[in-house]
Amino acid sequence: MKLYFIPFACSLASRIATEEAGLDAEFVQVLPGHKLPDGGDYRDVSPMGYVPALETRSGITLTEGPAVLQYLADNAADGVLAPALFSEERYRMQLWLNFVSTEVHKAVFAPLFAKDAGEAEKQAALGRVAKPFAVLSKHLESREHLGASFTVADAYLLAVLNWCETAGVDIAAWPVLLGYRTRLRARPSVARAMAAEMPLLKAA
Ligand SMILES: N[C@@H](CCC(=O)N[C@@H](CS)C(=O)NCC(=O)O)C(=O)O
Repeated sequence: MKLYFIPFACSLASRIATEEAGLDAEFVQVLPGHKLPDGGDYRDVSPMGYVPALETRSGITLTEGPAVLQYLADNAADGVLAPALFSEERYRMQLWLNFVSTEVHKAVFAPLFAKDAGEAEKQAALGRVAKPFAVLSKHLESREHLGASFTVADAYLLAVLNWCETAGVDIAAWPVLLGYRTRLRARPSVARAMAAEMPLLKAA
């Protein structure tokens, strides 16, 4: 498997998943301007130019983080990255993957990082933090993970919460989320994934 990533982007969730499940993957860093280390153009792999993308051993290319994460989960040992297929817990995990993707990643953080977003757009994005963060805080108040155990949805939420400081989102105002992020960062798979990408982030 080949996983395309940018250090500390949402693709970090896929690296966490491979670490958690001990999956074998080659990681290819996408460089500024959609350049690939071999000189190729990443948009030939992922038409939107977005990470993550996954080239599977069977030769298909998957884009879209939630699809990539679920593919990894289905190729890991049972229960390591996702609840059993068709179980209620599995659908709840899909709920959270979609929630993180649409309500948090794209609605809040994407505009805060967008080079072409003006001040008004950024302020509007900051104004959208409270609603999903309140939902997440209430849900995680009495839970260690989004579901009954760690899943790829937690990996995705952690990757997104990592951006708070850089994006100007005050995570300290959300103590439940801060505690959740601190706990997850101490998880060995998460710590290894972050340690692998930190030097690449600093060099970028
Ligand atoms: N819809 C995509 C969005 C992924 C996405 O926004 N990726 C960002 C990093 S978190 C990216 O690749 N940005 C690089 C760019 O815009 O060129 C998904 O869910 O995977």
